[in-house]
Amino acid sequence: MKGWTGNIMRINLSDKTYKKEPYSEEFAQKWVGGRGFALKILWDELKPGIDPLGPENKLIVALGPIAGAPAPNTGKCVVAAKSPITGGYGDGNLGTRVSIELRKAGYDAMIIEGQAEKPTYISMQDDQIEFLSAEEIWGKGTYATNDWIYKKHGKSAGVLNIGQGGENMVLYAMIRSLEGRAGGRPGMGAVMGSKNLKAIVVKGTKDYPLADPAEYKRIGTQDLKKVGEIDKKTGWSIQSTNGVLAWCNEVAALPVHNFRKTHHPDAWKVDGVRLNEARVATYGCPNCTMRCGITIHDAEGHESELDYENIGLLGPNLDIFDFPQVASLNWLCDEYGIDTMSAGCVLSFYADAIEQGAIDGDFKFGDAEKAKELLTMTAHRTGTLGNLLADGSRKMAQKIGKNSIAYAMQVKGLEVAAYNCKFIPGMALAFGTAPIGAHHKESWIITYELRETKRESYGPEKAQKVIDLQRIRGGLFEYLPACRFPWIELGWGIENYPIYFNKATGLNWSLDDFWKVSDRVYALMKLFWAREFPDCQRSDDYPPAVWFDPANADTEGPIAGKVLEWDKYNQLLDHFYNIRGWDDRGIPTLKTAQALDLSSEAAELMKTFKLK
Ligand code: PTT
Ligand code: SF4
Repeated sequence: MKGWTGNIMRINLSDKTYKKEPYSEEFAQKWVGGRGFALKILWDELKPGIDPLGPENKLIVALGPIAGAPAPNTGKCVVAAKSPITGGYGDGNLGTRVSIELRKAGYDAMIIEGQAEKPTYISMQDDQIEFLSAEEIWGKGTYATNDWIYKKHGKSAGVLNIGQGGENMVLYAMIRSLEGRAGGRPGMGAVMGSKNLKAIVVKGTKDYPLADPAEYKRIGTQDLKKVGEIDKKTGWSIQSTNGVLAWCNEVAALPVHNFRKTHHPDAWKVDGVRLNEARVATYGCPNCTMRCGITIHDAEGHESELDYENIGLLGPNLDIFDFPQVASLNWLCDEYGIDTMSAGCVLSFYADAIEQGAIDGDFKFGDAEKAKELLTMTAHRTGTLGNLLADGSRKMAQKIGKNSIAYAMQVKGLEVAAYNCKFIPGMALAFGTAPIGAHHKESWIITYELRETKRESYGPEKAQKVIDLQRIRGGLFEYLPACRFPWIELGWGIENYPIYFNKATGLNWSLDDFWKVSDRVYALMKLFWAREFPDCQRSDDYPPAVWFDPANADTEGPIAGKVLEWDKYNQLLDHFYNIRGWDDRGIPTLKTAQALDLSSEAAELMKTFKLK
């Protein structure tokens, strides 16, 4: 087998043992890596119904055949587990040196199981693992933790770590790396914390097992250079991801006031131009020539790295348009290791619920100082309120009642990304059908939808486009894994990726071979859902009800008087299910599962769940 190392490192925190385990070429070709590996391992090894925050859950760190080796933006890594916030399969993708070091250590994945008795961190050097005390850094934020680890292990180490949010099992705690990157929105940091695992440190010294190393290196480094040149020419990284904020405001897609409004006259104060003007420094992931991490000084003087999602949800969504204050909220989320996106939606939901009279409280939209206090309470689970906020908006709504679930901005428990779909049916479908909850990473149809199709259409072409994008974004880029930004932001051809893959593995795959893997991965994520929730139904794929409420329609602007329509959304969902070969509950049929080589998984599921 070439390209893949053929090895997984299994680490047990309960009894401090570890084992190098080979995997077969058949497994490699069926699941490729990253999300594919993680999902299949969790499917095979987790008993349905286990507590995501108990020792039986497993944390997977997964790479693939081109991860780490030089080619455009391959410094990415997938972290996955059963999600504590959705109860289904959960994962995230973050830039880290672990993608380089773990592959150089001779492994494509780690399976971390059990629970350490005391705060621990793992240090891996090639085939050796040490279980080390993390008591000195337990209770510390991610910045101090990272510094402490760099001092002990050097800056060349790959490091993943958690902050207080993960330690206290905030359901949307993330894993952090490189002092500026974060991944695992559906609570991967909480899973790490539940295992008493503060950090993972990796160093490797071996060569990548490439089929054609000279040719791979030639093409990979040449293309890395070309991507950097395109970035310079287009100027994308001048505003980076926040370039989209002004556009969202213009087309009425910005989340404002817990998504009740879609645009705001002060939005320019936190747009991409202002971000670039306030820039202090620029950061990036390994193997990247279009570094997108822009930092600015926050209100307390910290350097805070900001992306569009963070700004949209911690800024306009909370009616906060003061950039240093938005940066402060972002810095606190990074320090505590909690997801900025969920945190922004949780706080906006709390302010909205107070405004609606559903709950008593003294937090108002626009109050940045109080928002900081609430984030600190959340990360430490301080008192009843801290605990309420730490459990995410779906659980909050279940506790608050009074139909507040209608404006809890989440799908399957995971809070929505910063695109207000009050009148954007295709993007609403993308959120609704995202198998890990409302993440934009699965399918970002919004620009296509607004630029190339009629916004008001619920036609099958939108369902098809959502699926096409899921195949690329939630599929290919998540199981290679590699950063999707060269493709989506700079138009770097998707056809380049089979070239890298084939030079790495010696295979001869076309894009169609990849789409079959993507469809298999999507089907198994849904079978995983059905295994955890045998009473699952199509309403699991519904976006928040407030987007359908005529009383919530804009009173002015480009979409005045317009909201989504339930019967039409259901038709769109049917188009989606028909194209995918899923039943009317949104679960793959037996025939579809068999066509995707998932017969054994389907047979196992059939013990507890009837596939149609
Ligand atoms: C991702 C999600 C995103 S997606 C953002 S901003 W974005 C938020 N970033 C957070 C952060 O920062 N700190 C924090 N405490 N919470 C945060 N929550 C949010 O998390 C990220 C980039 C970005 S910036 C995006 S879109 C792209 N995402 C990719 C992806 O998902 N897959 C892939 N193959 N390539 C991608 N490239 C881009 O990477 P999650 P990162 Mg992240 C600080 O993981 O769980 O998907 O959450 O990875 O290394 O920080 O790079 O406008
Ligand atoms: Fe990382 Fe941004 Fe480069 Fe992607 S474009 S690899 S997220 S720095």
